[in-house]
Amino acid sequence: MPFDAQTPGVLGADLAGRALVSAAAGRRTQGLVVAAFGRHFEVDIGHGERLACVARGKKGGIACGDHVALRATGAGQAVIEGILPRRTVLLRADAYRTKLLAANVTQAVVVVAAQPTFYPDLLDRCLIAAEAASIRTLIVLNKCDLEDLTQHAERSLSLYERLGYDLLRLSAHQSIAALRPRLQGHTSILVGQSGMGKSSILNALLPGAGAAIGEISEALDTGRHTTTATRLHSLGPESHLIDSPGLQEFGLSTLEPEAIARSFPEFRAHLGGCRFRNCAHRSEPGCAVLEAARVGTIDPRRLASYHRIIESLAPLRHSARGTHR
Ligand SMILES: Nc1nc2c(ncn2[C@@H]2O[C@H](COP(=O)(O)OP(=O)(O)O)[C@@H](O)[C@H]2O)c(=O)[nH]1
Ligand SMILES: [Mg+2]
Ligand SMILES: [Zn+2]
Repeated sequence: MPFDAQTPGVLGADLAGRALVSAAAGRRTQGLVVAAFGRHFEVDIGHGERLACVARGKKGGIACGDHVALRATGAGQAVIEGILPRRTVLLRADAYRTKLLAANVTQAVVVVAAQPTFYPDLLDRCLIAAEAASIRTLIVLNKCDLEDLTQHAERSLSLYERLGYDLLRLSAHQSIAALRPRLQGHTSILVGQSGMGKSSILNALLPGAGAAIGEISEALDTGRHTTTATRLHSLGPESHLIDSPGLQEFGLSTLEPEAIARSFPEFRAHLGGCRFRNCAHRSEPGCAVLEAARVGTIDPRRLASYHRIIESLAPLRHSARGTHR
């Protein structure tokens, strides 16, 4: 584990000749970013030790879940000097900008429930974004204690099971025991629309987390001036859970339409078969995806969902062109 690989204290050259704030100042080490608030970070360097850190140089380039190289600057404080190679990167994109949300996430737990009604399009967006970022997915159907309502949700979720997605049924009010082993060995992130029970699940897993339940703060927190911290909680050795209060979905706007099509598992087998290489799978003659939808191999709602995702990208793409090219 990189953040255990501490190097013995070395005095930084830039500190030579200056009075040291602490004996540890100048010591170089590595750690795991466990909280990110703007340009301030909390970094776990192992053995329960945490340092308050600022980033040197690069603005906004560090995220919760990053393994970083540090140089201590005083008691309990350090400067982040570098980022170790990342396994995955999660972006949150809105109409205005793309923000780094978390690094090294290996599993997205997409929470849905029968009440309030969940939007399949939002579920699709979460699944596609995770797939495109090489992050495995687990769909959790929460509130299974609401039996009658849940039967209806089960019907729309059976499609996802047929597509090969992993579906776990539970009730955060009764027990999250079934979820615990599924988080083992992963850095997971809980995503899903407001009201599905993400905070309830987090609190059941981590009674000390104190996530607000039934709050509308999530909806208000998606704006540009958010100051709420993203946090990484430890669930035991090698298992972490990232909690970001504003998170409903993560960004798709950085993806190309081709990558989005490939992230629909049921499209994959057909993508090479279209007559036109840059086929948008909308009304083109000889489109293999449309043909698969016509014969029922691809569910029409998923095809429509794909089209809506592509349409939602269009304005962002134009503005990106305007600023970068
Ligand atoms: N019946 C039932 N209600 C739940 C369950 N989990 C959460 N809730 C309720 O659903 C509402 C939203 O929960 P919350 O955890 O805040 O959802 P979040 O917006 O996804 O974080 C709250 O009133 C919870 O008490 C569950 O397993 N069963
Ligand atoms: Mg919540
Ligand atoms: Zn096509």
